[in-house]
Amino acid sequence: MSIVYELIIGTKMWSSWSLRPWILMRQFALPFAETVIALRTPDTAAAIEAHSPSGKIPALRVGALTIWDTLAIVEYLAERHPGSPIWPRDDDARAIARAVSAEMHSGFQALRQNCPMDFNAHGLTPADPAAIAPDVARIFEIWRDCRSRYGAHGPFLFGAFSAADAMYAPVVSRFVTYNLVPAEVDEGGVISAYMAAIQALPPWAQWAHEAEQSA
Ligand SMILES: N[C@@H](CCC(=O)N[C@@H](CS)C(=O)NCC(=O)O)C(=O)O
Repeated sequence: MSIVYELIIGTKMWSSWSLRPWILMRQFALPFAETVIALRTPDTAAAIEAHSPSGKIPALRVGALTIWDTLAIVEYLAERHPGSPIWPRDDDARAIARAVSAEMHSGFQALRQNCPMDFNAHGLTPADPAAIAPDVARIFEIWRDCRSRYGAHGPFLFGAFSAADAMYAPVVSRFVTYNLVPAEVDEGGVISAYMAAIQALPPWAQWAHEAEQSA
């Protein structure tokens, strides 16, 4: 029997956490129904709580089971779909993919606070550019390191698209919206090439289109 998934997400223009499992499931062709909750309304909190015990989205419903929190959803999907290389196959690459994903999940508060995702917007200015500089530098370091050590067989962090790319997809959006990768800081064009690869994914265009429609 096929597994029936319902992914509960927030307004596509703004919900960076929602984009992560959504783009992962689309890219690995894992079918799901989606329920979109409008963020930033007086009813948002109650609507989310009806679906997610943490009061946060995304959440994945599988029959009577509800899984909340992005990394838990990713791990659940990786276990349920061993034929899909959601994590890299190589042991060392997989360990590092999990490390950079966990670092994303628990860190980069300054970038999040100062540069909220506004998916289709351009030319926005970070509230406090100095505060985000260490986060941006660390992300550049992660991307360069993954691309040079593990990226030989494709354009993504670990070559082929993996959960690590899904975890950083909203960062690509923020870097575009807030113009955080001027050419002079992008030695060798590694960062912009990686961002272009993410932006060329068909699900990226679908998310952009649907974000526009819901705005
Ligand atoms: N650690 C959580 C964070 C989820 C999160 O912060 N989600 C935001 C939306 S992007 C949310 O639900 N906010 C509640 C609200 O906007 O009322 C995860 O990894 O899923």
